Amino acid sequence: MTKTRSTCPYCGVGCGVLLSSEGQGGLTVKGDPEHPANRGRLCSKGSALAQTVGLEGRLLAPRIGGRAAGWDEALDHVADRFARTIARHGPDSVAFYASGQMLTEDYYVANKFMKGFLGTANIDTNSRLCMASTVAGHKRAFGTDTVPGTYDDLDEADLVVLVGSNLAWCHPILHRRVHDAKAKRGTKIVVVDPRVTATCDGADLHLPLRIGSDVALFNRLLAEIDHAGALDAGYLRQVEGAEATLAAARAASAEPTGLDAELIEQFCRLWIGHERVVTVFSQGVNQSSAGTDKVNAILNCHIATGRIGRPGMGPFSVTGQPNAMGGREVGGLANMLAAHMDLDNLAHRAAVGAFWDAPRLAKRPGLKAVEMFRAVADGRIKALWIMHTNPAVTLPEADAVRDAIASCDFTIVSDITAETDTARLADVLLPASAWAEKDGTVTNSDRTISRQRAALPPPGEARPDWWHITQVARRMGWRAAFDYQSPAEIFREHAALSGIAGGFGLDFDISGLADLNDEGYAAMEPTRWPVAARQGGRFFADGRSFRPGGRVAMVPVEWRAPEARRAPRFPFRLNTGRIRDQWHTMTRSGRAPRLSSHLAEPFVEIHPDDATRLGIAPDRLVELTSPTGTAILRATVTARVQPGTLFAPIHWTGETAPTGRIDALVAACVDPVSGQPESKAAVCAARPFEADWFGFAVSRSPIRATADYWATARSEAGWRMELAGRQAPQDWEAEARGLFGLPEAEAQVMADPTRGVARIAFHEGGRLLAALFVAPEPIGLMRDYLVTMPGEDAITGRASADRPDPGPTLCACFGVGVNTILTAIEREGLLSVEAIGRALSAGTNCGSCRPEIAALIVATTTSEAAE
Ligand SMILES: Nc1nc2c(c(=O)[nH]1)N[C@H]1C(S)=C(S)[C@@H](COP(=O)(O)OP(=O)(O)OC[C@H]3O[C@@H](n4cnc5c(=O)[nH]c(N)nc54)[C@H](O)[C@@H]3O)O[C@H]1N2
Ligand SMILES: Nc1nc2c(c(=O)[nH]1)N[C@H]1C(S)=C(S)[C@@H](COP(=O)(O)OP(=O)(O)OC[C@H]3O[C@@H](n4cnc5c(=O)[nH]c(N)nc54)[C@H](O)[C@@H]3O)O[C@H]1N2
Ligand code: SF4
Ligand SMILES: [Mo]
Repeated sequence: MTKTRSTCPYCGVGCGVLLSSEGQGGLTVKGDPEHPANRGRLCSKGSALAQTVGLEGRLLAPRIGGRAAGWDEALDHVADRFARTIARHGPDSVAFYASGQMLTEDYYVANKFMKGFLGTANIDTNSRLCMASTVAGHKRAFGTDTVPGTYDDLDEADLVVLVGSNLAWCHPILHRRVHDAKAKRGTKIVVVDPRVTATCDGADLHLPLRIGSDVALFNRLLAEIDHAGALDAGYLRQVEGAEATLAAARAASAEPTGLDAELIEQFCRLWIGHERVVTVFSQGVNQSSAGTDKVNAILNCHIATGRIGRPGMGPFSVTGQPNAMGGREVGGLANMLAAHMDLDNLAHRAAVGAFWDAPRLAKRPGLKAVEMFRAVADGRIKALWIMHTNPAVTLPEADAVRDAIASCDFTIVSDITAETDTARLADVLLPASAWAEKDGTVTNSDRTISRQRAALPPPGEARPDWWHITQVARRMGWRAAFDYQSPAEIFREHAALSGIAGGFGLDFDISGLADLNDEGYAAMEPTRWPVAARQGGRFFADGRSFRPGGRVAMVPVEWRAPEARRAPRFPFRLNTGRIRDQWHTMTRSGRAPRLSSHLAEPFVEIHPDDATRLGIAPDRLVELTSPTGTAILRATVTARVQPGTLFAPIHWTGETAPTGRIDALVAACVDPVSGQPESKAAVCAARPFEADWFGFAVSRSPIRATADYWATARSEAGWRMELAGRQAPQDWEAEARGLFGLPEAEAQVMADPTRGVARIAFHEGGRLLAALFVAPEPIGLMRDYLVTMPGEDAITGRASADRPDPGPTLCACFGVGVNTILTAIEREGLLSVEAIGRALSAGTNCGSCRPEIAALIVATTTSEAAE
């Protein structure tokens, strides 16, 4: 066993992990007790990483037009197409769409390749959908994109305000730090979120404001700060724009928030009364057509009170992706240069051009993500390279984006997964090394640079992303500029370039690391920049900034409604976001059975009043329609969302639930300053999806269906699937054979066409291969039990004998477990729901478990017949 210290590849908390490989391709993953971000802890996603490293579904060789190809052929082809496209149509006819999940070294060479050598700034990244508004807000206030504080501030705060952040699910380890602080020093927690989330559990105050109204709330706070005499006059002497900003705040109304005046007052009292306040913000702030204004509205309050850059206080943007910050440092966005330098600054351009010895450095900003894909759609972009992101799912107007990629003359996708919505559209697919197989660095939310280190060999022909880019660049004639042999070499160059930025007086200067030798890079400890350690590693306590004139700025902001307007045809406001146990399009987290058992299908939260009015019953399906697309999702009827609003998760794709692609519904409205799309305020209509039949399937092998609705997920014993449709098939056995791809297997069929019920089980050598359960109502089966069945000798017998008595509770009213019922069926021959009810009381009160008892009887008798 060799132990490798690395970093979790999911969220921006950037937890340290210890990887041990046993040499068979497997891995164990533990939290690194020495890492400053997590001190040994991991959340559910980090803990399940070992379940995600298998080769199932991996892209293992380059492909051209769907056929396997060698690396030389694929790389020559890409270089040739890029060169010819540029020769014919100019450099702006090519584009690169990158990702905040790329390592800094990958990102650095992608940026150098596009901006320095191809001569176009048409490189943008999924960070445009994620952090762009924060970048723009920081730049307006500080002149540079700098997070002022550190994680330590969360430990040392007396008040933590979470704005548009579901920290409990999306940054779980930071959430635990905040709750530790609560336990230790009584830190108060306030949540500002239009819906009730897991983060509200244990919080002191929840402000369920209207979607998109944060500017109004923070303007009111600023006015109250002023009114209460809580301005920091000393600090404000250093600040520009204070008077105009305060005037704008005083003139503003809190009415758009829809919150009770009393609740707002309580919030303001708390905020004003606690000097040590950290305002954490995330996508409820950024993903808005007023995102940049929301960021500045928050920063304004901290600047006005001088509560910034000192222990336990400050505005704190928590980044989503593991290397969102690294991407910003290398200038991954279309309007940035490297090392926080600006593309439209002549001196910066000259310095970077000279450093790279770049023949034709881009002269003007390139296309931002949404514009980029519009340019793909209308043919201005003729060659597109997509790396480490799945835009056919995650960009707004996803159906149009999918069509645009499909219509592009030439698309290259670098990915680890063979079949994604985006990979299916590629002309050339390049296999990438996955996180546990490659080396590099990532920067987390508090500017700590950590190493990712390889613990497994790359499988098949997989190669690191930086290698894909440098190989193409060399073939295009830039051998010397892309002659790197290792990520360490790239990192040194990146660090040296940041010294030039430091020379311009910019914040991101890690030139102290430019001399790191290979051993030093291999052993590099988590390091927070600036490396020339300022006091405590914080910024702006003295009011000095990186703006021209050197002062921090307050920015007057005014509330604006979300851009997509509700209308009689589209009366709902659709909010979107994340669930606890899945990561984005689930290509990695979706492989872990443990993570799929939490929420295994796409759903929409709808308020009980709206559900009743529209005739939408719990567990039924709902059809959503927006001006740009449609979706079918499972109804979760809950008062956690406000009337007139809906919430749906973003994770489902054409691979896992084709009607669950939520970005098909989201219009591409963007913030005018940052270009970030408004992902949380789409408009749509909702109505019941009238299904004639519902199904549930389990299988040892992957399943794809053709039903009107289906959603598949991994389970311990194989795969599971929910299905539903308008027209029930005539022959369920034939349907099931098609679904499972089992034309020959031995089948047990129990079908009652008059009741619309069917149970079909397929066996081989006495082992269950797959089973399908069909009913005219949503099926109340014991899914947790059924998903363990495939591969078992028999459905009962050994499997149930291994279970702890009495097994998972089936009848909640009388607390009767699965095994108790199974025993009654097998040993006492009770073969009807009524008989079991008489003997055990199960199913005789609310009755909601009766269908599950019935299913158990069918499953048991079917498997007995097979023996
Ligand atoms: N489990 C899990 N964790 C993740 C990820 C994941 O995919 N899964 N992804 C990572 C990434 S890349 C990111 S960017 C982060 C995102 O982390 P978060 O931003 O915490 O997550 P979201 O669920 O996108 O949105 C947060 C909240 O914003 C609220 N919201 C919507 N509109 C408004 C509004 O107008 N005002 C306010 N105040 N709130 C609003 C939503 O109701 C939602 O609860 O998570 C990271 N962590
Ligand atoms: N409606 C709505 N839309 C949203 C959001 C929202 O809240 N609401 N959130 C937005 C945000 S904040 C984000 S960050 C995006 C995320 O959206 P995406 O970045 O599009 O989603 P991922 O699933 O993370 O895509 C990563 C891809 O990289 C592949 N991959 C994994 N490891 C590697 C590797 O090492 N190398 C390479 N080359 N590929 C690899 C995976 O297989 C996968 O295909 O979604 C955005 N879209
Ligand atoms: S909190 Fe984020 S970085 Fe830490 S283990 Fe969980 S997903 Fe990974
Ligand atoms: Mo993100």
